[in-house]
Amino acid sequence: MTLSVIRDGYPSGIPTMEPMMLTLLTYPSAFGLFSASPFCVKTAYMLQQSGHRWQRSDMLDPRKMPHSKLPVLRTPERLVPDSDLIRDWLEAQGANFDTGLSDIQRAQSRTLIRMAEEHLYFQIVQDRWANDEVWPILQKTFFIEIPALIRKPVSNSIRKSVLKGLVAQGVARFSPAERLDRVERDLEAISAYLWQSPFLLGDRPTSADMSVGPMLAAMRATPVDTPLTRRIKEDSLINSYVDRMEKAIPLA
Ligand SMILES: N[C@@H](CCC(=O)N[C@@H](CS)C(=O)NCC(=O)O)C(=O)O
Repeated sequence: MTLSVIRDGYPSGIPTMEPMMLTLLTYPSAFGLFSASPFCVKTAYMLQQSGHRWQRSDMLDPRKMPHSKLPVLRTPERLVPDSDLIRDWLEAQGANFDTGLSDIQRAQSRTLIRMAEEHLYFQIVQDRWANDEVWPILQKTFFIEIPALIRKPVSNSIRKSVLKGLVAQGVARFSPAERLDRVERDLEAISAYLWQSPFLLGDRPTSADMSVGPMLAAMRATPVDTPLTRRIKEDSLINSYVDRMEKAIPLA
């Protein structure tokens, strides 16, 4: 038997018996997280919530990807780069991550997502890549596929370019105390929501949680004790939110 129009993703007329399988191209799991990249975790959450069948495919070198970054979603038709574009793609297939939210809550959601992805994220990168104690761990975790003989020079040169990027972005221009203070303001904003409800915008996770949760989890998971990891671990409201989010959408 062939079915002509089956389900999202398959152009009509293509016979198929199987629901489409999506593949998340992601950085591998690290530091106890589904992925070292909070953007990959966000996308895994969205896939899990979308109800699609999906699998992960790990890679460490994103240079051949459309934006030279991960995550990327492999759909039956094309590679979709960028977690926000992947969200758009999933929504175009019928997913709704923000069911029941009002217009103002959707606006709040957008600002929380931007705060997490355009500010908190760079604080994480700074905490991971600029710290000489973390660096040997990153070298072993992120550059394992590079032949041992050239691993050091290659990884050192990538580190140099990441650190240059942090200066260009601006986060590296602040003193450690100023950086922590900037994070503090964001954590205060996040906490104001969490005093009201178990998830940012209510009783269940929405898209804002799928961005903010992985950022806070990544902050906490940096494999060395830093003022930033300590700040998260010592905050029972934030810490329990991170745990709650991880339980709410289990990722294999
Ligand atoms: N806006 C992108 C950001 C993704 C991103 O920054 N990915 C990082 C890892 S967390 C990456 O692949 N970086 C590699 C590079 O910049 O060379 C998204 O939402 O997916």
